[in-house]
Amino acid sequence: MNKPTSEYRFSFGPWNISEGADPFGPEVRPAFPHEEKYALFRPLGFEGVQFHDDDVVPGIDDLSPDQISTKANEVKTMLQNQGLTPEFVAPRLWFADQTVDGGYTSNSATDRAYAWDRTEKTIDIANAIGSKAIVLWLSREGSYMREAKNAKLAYERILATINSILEYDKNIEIWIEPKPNEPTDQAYVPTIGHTLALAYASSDHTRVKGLIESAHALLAGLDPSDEMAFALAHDKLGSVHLNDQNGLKYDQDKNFGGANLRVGFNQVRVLEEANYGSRGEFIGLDVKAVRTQRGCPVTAHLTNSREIFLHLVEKSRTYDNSLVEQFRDARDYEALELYTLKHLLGIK
Ligand code: XUL
Ligand code: MN
Repeated sequence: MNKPTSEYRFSFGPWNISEGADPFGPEVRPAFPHEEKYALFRPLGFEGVQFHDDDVVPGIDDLSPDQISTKANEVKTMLQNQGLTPEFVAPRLWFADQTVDGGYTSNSATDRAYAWDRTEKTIDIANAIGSKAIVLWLSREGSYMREAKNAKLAYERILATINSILEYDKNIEIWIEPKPNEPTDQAYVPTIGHTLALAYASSDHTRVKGLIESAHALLAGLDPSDEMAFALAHDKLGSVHLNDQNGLKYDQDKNFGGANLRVGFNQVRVLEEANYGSRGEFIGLDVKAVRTQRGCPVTAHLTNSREIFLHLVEKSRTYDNSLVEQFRDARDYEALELYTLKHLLGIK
């Protein structure tokens, strides 16, 4: 336990830099080319890169298998040159015409075939760049109204897809990132409980894990640290997307600790207690710059979230666990709360 904080490895994805517009206003920040983002990772204190399939291979739908493999090999070389590790690749199954109503759970057989094709390409790309996992954020696998899809069939199709992936590649891990809503009204895999049920029902549960995003848990009305603890108790926390969310509204991807420092502290404490990261797991940050923030490139949200994470690691390590045990034994949770709040405030 208590590894040096420098042993934490941090990651983010290129989408976390410079998406400068929201649906209601002008672009506040200009687009910043992906290729120029990779040079920023190391200087900012990040060594892991999270990818969508088309972050690695832009225009993937229009390219031949050879062209895809050439581009993926170029990215592999770039990563090696920059000293970066590809953490995962995720099929972007929400931007194509064929995935508007979901991929794996679409009512259309041709759309489902397209989703599978993209998934195979994603696995091939993950192998080409040396990533051991793919992430399934099941963005549009859900419904806007109950009657639109047969939910039981949809669940069966998701499980069948997981099994097909495990069959297609005997080594790849699948990390499912649950989220309860947005863009759909009701997603089929909203929590880590759903994720792990799918894992255990699959043909090789050891390769099916979860990626927990703080904001997604909060949108489900759940505590992110409990969601993480559940996955850790099953040794199934593939990665995390730390961020924050101020109540039930649009998906905010706020800075880690920005809405509720105590909720942030408890996530760090749970990760620390489980020695998360000791087998190379990354601290992923899925944070977005504030909508009003000017500049190019804007990166402070990433470095600030990383800094707050490390401060909370210190808070976790200086939290007096024997005192906590005494309060637990006495069932004196009022004293436990006061101690915790004063500890976070730096008051003795
Ligand atoms: C969506 C979300 C995605 C995934 C990767 O809310 O969190 O960015 O993390 O596709
Ligand atoms: Mn995420």
